[in-house]
Amino acid sequence: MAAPLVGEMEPAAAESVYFNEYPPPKALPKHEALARAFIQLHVEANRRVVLVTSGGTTVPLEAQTVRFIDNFSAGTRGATSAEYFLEQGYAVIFLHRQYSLLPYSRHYSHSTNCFLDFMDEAPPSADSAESGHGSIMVRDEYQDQMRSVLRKYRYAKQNNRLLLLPFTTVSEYMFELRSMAKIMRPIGPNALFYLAAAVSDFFIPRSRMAEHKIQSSELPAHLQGSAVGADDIYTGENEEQPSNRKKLVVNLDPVPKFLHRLVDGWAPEGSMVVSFKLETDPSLLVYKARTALQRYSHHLVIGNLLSTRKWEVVFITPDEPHERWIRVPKSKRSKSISGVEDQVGLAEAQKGNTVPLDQSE
Ligand code: PAZ
Repeated sequence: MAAPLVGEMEPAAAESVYFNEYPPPKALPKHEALARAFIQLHVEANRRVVLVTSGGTTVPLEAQTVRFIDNFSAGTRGATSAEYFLEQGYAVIFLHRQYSLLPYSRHYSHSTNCFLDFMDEAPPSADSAESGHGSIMVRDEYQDQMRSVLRKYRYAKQNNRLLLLPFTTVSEYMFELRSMAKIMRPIGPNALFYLAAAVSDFFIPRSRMAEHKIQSSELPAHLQGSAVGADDIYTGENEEQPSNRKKLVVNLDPVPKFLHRLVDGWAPEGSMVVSFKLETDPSLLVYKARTALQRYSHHLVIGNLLSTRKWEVVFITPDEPHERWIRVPKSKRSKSISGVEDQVGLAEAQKGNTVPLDQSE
C-alpha cells in the first residue's frame, strides 16, 4: 500500500512530518525575536493584536530556486485591512509576501499609483537657482490625501503598532504562521488571526525536489546526474518537437491544511480566527466557505470571487444569519490616481457604505 501523502495525514502527524522535512527559514529566529518584543509591549498595554497574512506563497521547483509556481495575489486585501485594524486600535503583525503591497505605502506603489506621479519640483528660489538643487514637493491636488496617509503611517511606526514580517515560499509561510501563533499566546482572547494570504494548495515535497536548475535540453552523460535529480520532474521527449528539447511534467502533492492545528493547537486560547476563501466559480463559493467553517470550527470565513473581490464578499458564520453578503456600491468604490478601482476596506463597507446584494447596482 502506498504511504499516505503528508496533505492527507491527520493534522498532528502532518505537522511533524512537514516541519521535519524543511529547514526553518533563515530569517525565522530574527522574526521570532522581533515578534516576542512586539507582543510583550502590547500585552503590557492590554492591546488587541491581529496577525494579518497577506499576498501569495510560492512553490519552488528546485531547491536552488530558479523557477517557482506563484499566484495572482498582490496583497491588496491584507494591506488595506491592516490599515483598518490599526485605525481600530489593534497592533498588527503583518506577515506578507516579500515585495507585495504594504499598509500605507500601497497607496503610492506600482504603476497604477506610482509615487512619482504625486511629486513635482518646487519653483526655483534664489538659493536653489544658484545650487541647481530645488526642493521636491507633493503636487497641490494630492497634499490632503498624502498628509493623511503619512500621518497614519508615522503614528503606526512611532508607536510600534505595526510589525512587518516577509515570507516567500509556502514552507516559509507555514513556519512563520506556526511561530507567530505560539508567540501570540500571552495575548489570549485579545488575539485575532486574519488569514488573507493566498496559500498554495500544491507543492513538491523537499525530498523529491531537484537540487539544481532543471535542464531543458539533453546534457552529456557525465553531467546528467548533477542537473536533474528529481523523481517528480519528468523531462521526457517532447513529441511535438522531436529535437533534444524536453517536456517538463511536474507532480505536485497537496499542501497539508494547518488551519486545524492553528485553531486547536498553536493559537492562544479564546482567540478569534478568520479565514478567507477564494473561488472563481460563483456556484462553489458558499459551499466551499461553509465546508471550511465546518471542517476547522473557527469563527468566520470570508468568501470572495476573483473577479468581484474588491467590492463584494460573503461572511459565513456559525451563528445566524450564517450567510451575509457585503457589497460596496459602485458610487463608493474608491479610485486610484489612474482611475483604476481601488480596494475598499471591509471595515469601511461595514460602516454602512454597503447595500444588500439584491438592491445593489
Ligand atoms: O491580495 P489580493 O487583494 O489581490 O487578493 C486577496 C485574496 C483574494 C487572496 C484574499 O481575499 C483571499 O481570498 N485569500 C484566501 C485565498 C484562498 O486560499 O482561498
